[in-house]
Amino acid sequence: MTDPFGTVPAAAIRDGTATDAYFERTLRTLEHAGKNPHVVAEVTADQFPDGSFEVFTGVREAARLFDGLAVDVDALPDGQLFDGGPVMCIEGPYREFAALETSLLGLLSQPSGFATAALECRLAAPDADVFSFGARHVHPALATVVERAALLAGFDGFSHVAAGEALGREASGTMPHALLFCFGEGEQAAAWRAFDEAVPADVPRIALTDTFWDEVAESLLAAESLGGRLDGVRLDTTGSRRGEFRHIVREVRWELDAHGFEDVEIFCSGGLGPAELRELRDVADGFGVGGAITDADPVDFSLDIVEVEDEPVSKRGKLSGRKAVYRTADGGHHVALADADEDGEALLEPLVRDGEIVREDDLEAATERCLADAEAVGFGPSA
Ligand code: PCP
Repeated sequence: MTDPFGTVPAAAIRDGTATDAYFERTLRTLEHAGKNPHVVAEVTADQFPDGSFEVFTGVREAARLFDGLAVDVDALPDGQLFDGGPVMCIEGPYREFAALETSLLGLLSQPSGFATAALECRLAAPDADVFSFGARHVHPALATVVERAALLAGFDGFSHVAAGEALGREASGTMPHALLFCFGEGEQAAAWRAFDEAVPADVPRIALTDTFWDEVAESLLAAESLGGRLDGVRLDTTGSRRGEFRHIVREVRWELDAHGFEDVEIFCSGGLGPAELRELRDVADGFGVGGAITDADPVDFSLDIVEVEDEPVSKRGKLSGRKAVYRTADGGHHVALADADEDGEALLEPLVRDGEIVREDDLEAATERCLADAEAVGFGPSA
């Protein structure tokens, strides 16, 4: 099965044909042998905490895989941070869910990687408006995944229109350089004025001011052209022309202030990540961030059987037995056997019970959880 844009259809993900061939062969072999053991399997990145936290998400899509199957699933809440140990535990007859492993890991790994990278950006400029501009870097079928991960990590908005429809949020964005080219050099003011006349009143008037001339000159021209209607300018200065970007931003701020445009905000974009956001956060009001999210490595989740017919098992290097993970009072992440009596808040919660999804999807709550847990564990931009 395929579709015009090279995407595996949702039905194949749901029915388990979106899988690696060795799972199909495993199922064939188990059926041939008449085996279908009752197992407990866990999704884990690292076995033990190592002081490096990541964000868990993708759980609402993962839950849909198990809809109607004879399994129970526990998982961390959406947006929870973790550092080792299981993020998800599946219990049931192995043949019931064997074919889903490939899709399950993909549904969790990439969004969790995006969200972890987005959280690093968010916390690098906590007082700025930060927007996700990275949909252009991924297959369009993944745009909602990118934008949701950014919102989960506390971003103020995102640019992708269809993702906005899927998420029930309006996309942000003003103008690309293409608009300026369509009016031509020397006609920037005409382009900005036409934009101001054309777009709805609730769209911020943010003029792109790095296209033809110096950023200071274009920013002042935008402010003089739109007067009090201009909300801000965006500097997308390309890396080869930047020199010291911080100095350019300060210079634009200085000249806007000097000419009476203190209320005009400055937004920056183009190849920015946590380090650049930290460097610019006291001189810029907002940022557009793309590749810093979409270039993120997927979290390296794997799924391992840890019990067969109630007996603990593991491959070498992994840990047998059903486990629990805890947020300790000092903001630590503790991994223990599930039947041990441990201190701290147990983090795994029911997600699916006998094939029924028992958890509501709530992005706002997940964002609150993510930011609060980031503070609790001391997640933050590295120095
Ligand atoms: C900005 C910039 C980057 C986008 C945003 C952010 O686009 O050029 O491509 O992604 P990044 O953080 O991965 O760099 P626009 O200024 O809207 O792009 P265009 O040049 O197409 O007008």
